[in-house]
Amino acid sequence: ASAKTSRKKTSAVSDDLKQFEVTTEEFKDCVVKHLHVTLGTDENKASKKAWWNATCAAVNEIVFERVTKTQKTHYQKDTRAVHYFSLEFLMGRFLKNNLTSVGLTDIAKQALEQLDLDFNEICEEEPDMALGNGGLGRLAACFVDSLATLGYPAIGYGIHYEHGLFTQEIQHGRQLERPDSWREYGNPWEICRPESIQEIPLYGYVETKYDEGGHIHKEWHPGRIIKGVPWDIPVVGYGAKTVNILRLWESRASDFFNWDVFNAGGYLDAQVENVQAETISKVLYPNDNTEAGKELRLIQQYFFCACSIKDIIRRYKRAHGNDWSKFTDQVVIQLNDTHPAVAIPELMRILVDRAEMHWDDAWAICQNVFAYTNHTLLPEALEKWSVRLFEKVLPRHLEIIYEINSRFLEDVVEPAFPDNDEVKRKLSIIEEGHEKMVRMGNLSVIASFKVNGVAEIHSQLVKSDLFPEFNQIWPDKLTNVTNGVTPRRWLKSCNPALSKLISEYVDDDWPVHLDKLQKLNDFADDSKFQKVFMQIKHDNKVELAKVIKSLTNIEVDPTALFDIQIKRLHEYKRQQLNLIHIMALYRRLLQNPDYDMPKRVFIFGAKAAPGYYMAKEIIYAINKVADRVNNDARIKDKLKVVFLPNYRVSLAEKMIPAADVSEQISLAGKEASGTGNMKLALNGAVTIGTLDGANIEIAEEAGEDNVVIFGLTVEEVKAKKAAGYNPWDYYYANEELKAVLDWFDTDYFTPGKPGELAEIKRSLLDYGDTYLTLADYASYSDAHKKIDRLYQDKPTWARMAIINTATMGKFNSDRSIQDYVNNIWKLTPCFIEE
Ligand code: CR6
Repeated sequence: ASAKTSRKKTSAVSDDLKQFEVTTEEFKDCVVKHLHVTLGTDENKASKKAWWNATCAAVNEIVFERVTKTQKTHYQKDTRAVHYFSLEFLMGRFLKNNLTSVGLTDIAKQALEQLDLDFNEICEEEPDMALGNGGLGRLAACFVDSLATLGYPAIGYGIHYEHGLFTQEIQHGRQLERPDSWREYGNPWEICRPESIQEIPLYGYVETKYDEGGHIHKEWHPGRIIKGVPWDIPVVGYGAKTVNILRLWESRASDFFNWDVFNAGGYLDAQVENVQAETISKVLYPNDNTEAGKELRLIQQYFFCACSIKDIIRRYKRAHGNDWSKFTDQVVIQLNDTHPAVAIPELMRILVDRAEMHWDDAWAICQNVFAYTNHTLLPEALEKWSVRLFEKVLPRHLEIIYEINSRFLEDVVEPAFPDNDEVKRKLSIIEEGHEKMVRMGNLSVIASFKVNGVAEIHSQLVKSDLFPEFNQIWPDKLTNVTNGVTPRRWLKSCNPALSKLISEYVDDDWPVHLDKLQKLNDFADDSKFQKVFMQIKHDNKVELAKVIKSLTNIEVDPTALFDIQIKRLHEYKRQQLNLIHIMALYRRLLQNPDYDMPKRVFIFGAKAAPGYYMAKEIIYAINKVADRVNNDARIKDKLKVVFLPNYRVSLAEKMIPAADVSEQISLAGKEASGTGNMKLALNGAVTIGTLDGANIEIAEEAGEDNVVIFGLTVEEVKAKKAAGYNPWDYYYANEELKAVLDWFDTDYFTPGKPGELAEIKRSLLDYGDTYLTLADYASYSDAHKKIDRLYQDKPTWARMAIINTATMGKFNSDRSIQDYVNNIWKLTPCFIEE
């Protein structure tokens, strides 16, 4: 038996999910068939992993057929497509998501039940595909989902890392990193495409040649050739009409290059070369919002960009031969941060050196192909490569960058800012100084036709603070596209009970028309609806409590307020502010056992970059405070602190539906957007947050009464820093804050080891408190008091929670994608036949 399909719709976007008419019986037979013929086992001895694999294979009968149809249609209709270049795609698990997309979740559940299997347990067998660090990589994953759902021709390009983001273990309170091997035993969702292998040059030197006419021609003689092997991962749009692909490149040694060594008897040397070549796609760099400047990272960037550009050109030439005139009609490349910016000189190289195009024509093509998304203002995250390193790895590209730069300074900057060397110095792609550097941000702005930030305030700051002169030169280039999240994964599939309720009260096409959630506003004061809504929240908390128990052995009360902070550990995100406040609550409870507050559980999930010392200290401190607080009988379980190890997409899916309060407490001006803030609010959590990133827009949508805002504004932060911020002022002025900070010097939380947590206090006082934690403390503490009061008033809280869910329609990634399409990509949806 196979999963047969029958479909009748004509729009590119799906409005119902009934089209795959598969019965439970058929699905079950299909799983069993795959258990036999794909997994080579049988019902009696199959492991859960084998059942999971067989279930995936059954789903793939539908998915792969739709991949083929989609690709065929896009080819026949010769559509314009967006090529989303990203060093990270944080996809998470696929099974539930793909079942949701093909509309077979209930069928699969029943089929597995009939086979005596638990659906959720089988889903738990799937390793997360964690080829990303945090928000940037997860955003790319939400975007490819929305692109497919909306029926847009699109392809995601990235690296097929053998090891994704490390697995985090907590030992004696400290983070330990273990390698992640997501595909050690194979991955049913990917297909290798050896027919589309690319060869990529690296290193070597550039030869200058003159032809008869005296024209200069540059020839790059690479020192090495690396092979790029593509793996395709289907991206199933909701309704599974369009199934686009994510194409990830794996590096291999090129046979072509190694034969010489091999023939000369250098068998072992050839193996060493193999190892080096294969290192390129070995591991994802585990830094979020920081740049390391390592050679291997530059090679990773070039490797996947060069493979992808060759792939795009190959596809274009199949339809248009050597006629480049339609290229910019067919191709738009979105650069997800500056990580893929080396694609710019690579396309120039191909056009100028290979296609022998005039520089100006080639540059015109580039300027109509690339668009760039900026994701941060943090100086430590703005990529710069040393000229020396660039020259070693990509000598021809460095020359091209110099040429782009000198033309830009002469033709664009000079007329706009005559004789202004200071502006030239600032806008130059090359930073002069002790060590010359290539500024990838400047290169990206200069070569792109649009540059966007990821939330209103962030885009404003990109214009006013990061690239003001570029904005003067090209007033229409810099723009905003506020981030979004896919409601299919982040509501429909992770919160089935709430989804069912919404379908009853709204309509069941809300996953593709999220604005329809507005209708829930009508029921915000309806006590019956409030009761059901909050009962679902409670049930989700019961489930999370089980997860907490099994992962940490900590017992938490599901009637307590669940306060959740989940995101990478970074000082600018201020987990330390949350921690200090928890310590203050603990102190209040010790001083006054009748201190009036609802029972509270503070839950954290966060990975620290392995080399980020202070982030790791904060994780340790959270765990040490948790140990002490959770085991102190005096406070009668009124306060619990939980650090859930190995935060990742699949854990987020369990935490987000269970949150009462969402912590979004970055220093204003530092969090470009945030996207966890959107997922939590969508699932009915109330935000406690600063006026930063998308929090501002969340507050606008939900209304001021339904979020709790605190802290300095961007303007106030600037003023305070300009006036000379002194954290000691806040320390001496606030008795509670002083007492809590002094606690870090004692052994209260680290028995027998006084001062083990003292570095945190030092960072907040002696080292200057870079992120103004102490300045925002009092306001944060007041905001939590407000939360306490609101939570104790059940109807008020229910109302707030409901309104949050009701008003998050804007933060659908479909809306983000539609913004990109309207303002940047100019695509048309493509109908894929039955
Ligand atoms: N770290 C921003 O910090 C934003 C995402 C996606 C980040 C975060 O606020 O939501 O990008 N920036 O736009 C970078 O990664 C450089 C992030 O995830």
